[in-house]
Amino acid sequence: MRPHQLPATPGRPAPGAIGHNRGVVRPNYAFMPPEGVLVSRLPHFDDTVVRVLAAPVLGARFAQYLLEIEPNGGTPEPFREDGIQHFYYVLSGNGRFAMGEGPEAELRPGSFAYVPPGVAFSLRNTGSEPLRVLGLRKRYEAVGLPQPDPILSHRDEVPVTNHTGMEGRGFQFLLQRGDMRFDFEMNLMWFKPGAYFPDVETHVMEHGLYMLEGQGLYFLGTEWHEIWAGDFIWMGGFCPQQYYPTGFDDAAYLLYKNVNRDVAL
Ligand code: UGY
Ligand code: MN
Repeated sequence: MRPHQLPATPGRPAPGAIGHNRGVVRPNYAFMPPEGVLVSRLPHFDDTVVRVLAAPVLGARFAQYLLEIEPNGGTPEPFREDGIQHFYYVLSGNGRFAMGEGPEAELRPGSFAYVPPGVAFSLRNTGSEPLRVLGLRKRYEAVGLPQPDPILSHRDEVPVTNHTGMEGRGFQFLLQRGDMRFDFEMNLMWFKPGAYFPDVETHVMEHGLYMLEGQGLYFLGTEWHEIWAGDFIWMGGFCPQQYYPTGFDDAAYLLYKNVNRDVAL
C-alpha cells in the first residue's frame, strides 16, 4: 500500500510522513513540494501569508514567492523599492492592481504585472476568495538603456508561439523577448503529452519554475524527479535540466530566466 492510501486520523500526521519527501535541495538546484514550505508574513502586505520559494540564501540571485491574500487584504498603501523590479502572476482569485500614476486594473487568473525599479504599486484582493499570486523580485542590472515600461496584461493577450520546430511545444513570452532593456524573461511553457526536450540543456541562466498544469518528470543535475501542478523548482546556472511530461493532459509552467546581460567578472 502506498503511504497516501493508509488510513489517516484527523489531527495526526499521516502515516508514512516520516522522512518521505519528493523535495531535494542541492548547491545548484532545489525542488520543493509546497506542503513542506512553511508560511511567513511581510510587513507591506496585510492579511497575506507568503511562502518564499527562492531566495539568495538558497543560492538564487532573485526572490520568488507564493502570496495568499485574504479578501480585502494586500498592500495597505503603494509600495516601491529603488533598484528592484517586481513581477506578479495571478494563479486564482480576483483583485486590483495599480502602478505609478496609472489607473487601477482588474486582476483575474492569468493576469500579470511587471513593475519597473522604483515604481510604486498596489495589489489588493477585491474578491470573496483568497487571491493567490506568484511574486518575483530581482535587482535591475542597468546597462545604460532606459528602464522597461510598466506592463499590466493577461496571458490571453500574449500569442502562443513555437520557435523550436518541435511538435507539441508552445511558448508565451510575457515580457518582450529580445528587448534588451529587460534583464529577465517570464515565459509560459506549454507541452502536449509526448513532447519533451530534445536534449539535456545546461546554460548559464538560472530559473525559477512554477508548475501550473499537468505533471511530468524533471531531470535536475543527475536525477529524475516526479513533479506536478503546484511544485516549484529553482535551477542555478549550469544545472543540467530536461523535462518529460507524463499523464494525459497538457502541461504548463511559468519560467523565470535571467537574460540579456553579460557575465559579471
Ligand atoms: O528556455 C529555457 O531555458 C528552457 N528551455 N528551460 C527549461 O524549461 N528548463
Ligand atoms: Mn533552461
